[in-house]
Amino acid sequence: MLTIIHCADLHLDSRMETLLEPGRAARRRQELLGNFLRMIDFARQNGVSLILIAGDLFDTDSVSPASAATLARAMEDNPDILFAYLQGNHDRGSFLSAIKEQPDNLLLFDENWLTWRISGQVRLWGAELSAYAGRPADLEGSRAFWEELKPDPTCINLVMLHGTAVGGREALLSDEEIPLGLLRDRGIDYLALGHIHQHQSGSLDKRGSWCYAGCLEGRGFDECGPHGFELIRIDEKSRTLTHSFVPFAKRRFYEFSVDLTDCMSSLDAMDLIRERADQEGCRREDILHIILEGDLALESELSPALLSSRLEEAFYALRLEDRTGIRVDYDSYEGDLSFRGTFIRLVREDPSLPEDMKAEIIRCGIRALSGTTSGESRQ
Ligand SMILES: [Mn+2]
Repeated sequence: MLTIIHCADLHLDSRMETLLEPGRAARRRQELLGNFLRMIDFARQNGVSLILIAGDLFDTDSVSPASAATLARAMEDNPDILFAYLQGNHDRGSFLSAIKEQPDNLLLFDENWLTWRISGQVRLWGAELSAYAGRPADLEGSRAFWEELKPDPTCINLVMLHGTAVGGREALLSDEEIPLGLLRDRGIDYLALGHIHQHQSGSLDKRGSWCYAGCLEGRGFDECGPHGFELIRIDEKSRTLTHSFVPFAKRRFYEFSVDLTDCMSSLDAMDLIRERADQEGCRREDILHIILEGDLALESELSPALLSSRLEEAFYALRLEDRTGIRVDYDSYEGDLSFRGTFIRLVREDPSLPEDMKAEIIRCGIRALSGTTSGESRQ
């Protein structure tokens, strides 16, 4: 039995400062690297003999020497594991130029098709499509490139690529497109892909399947949901290959909206938000973007600032977006001759006030009139 990990799009050394303040962003960068090391520990403990890294190991071509050295050291420390690394569109010329010496167990690729013999029957093919980016190319030239891939159908063939899979037979090499239509019935057992950050897989033909491993950790709210790697098992005797997704990210990103229309207080809202977070499966270590929606009653005492301070303690990081509005039931104040009713009518009928601000002005005014200081709480 041969056990293989397929990962991709690690984007190590990402800045991540758009989401987290600099101190936390720096820690999060270390977490990305730490999670990769944890995956190597998993590999060692589970008898994995090959780790496929299908591109974008680093986020840019500027790589911190410490990260590069740590990775190279981790590879050297695990001589029983082969690391097959193919450069993507983000990390060309990054990792390899940042390390002093190439570890013996690191298998590399270039712009031409290369084959590595992994075991008696298992072959690994790969080519770096990012080398063709921006080069002049036509469909015919691109097709010639794919025709050069000639796996021996009597072997178990893994093919690793980084790019965008397209369904048909036409794809431009300069756009780093992978024509699944041209790869059918070519003896491929597993197409290990990188570039798309969400896990996806499907069947290629009767024999093989394709899979985007997705990134190992999400880095933003465009990478919500589970992330991890694909674990491949090959039984050479029965010539069978199976694969399954292993969720492995240390933190997950969640994004959802909660309708607070009926909430009269922050505690009502807390209950709703917590209930929703539980349904989503959010854990303490996760990163959440919660969008507050609904038009609140004028009398609602809800304070997003209070919600924010309470929820920040419950999760690793939180972005609370307040899209709530205020609803004023003007009819119910129609015959109200009190100062309050008069104030509401005055604001409503004042042509100098912008329509979209009237509800907020009324809400502030009512709070001021009733002597509560929580009018400030929405700031
Ligand atoms: Mn990419």
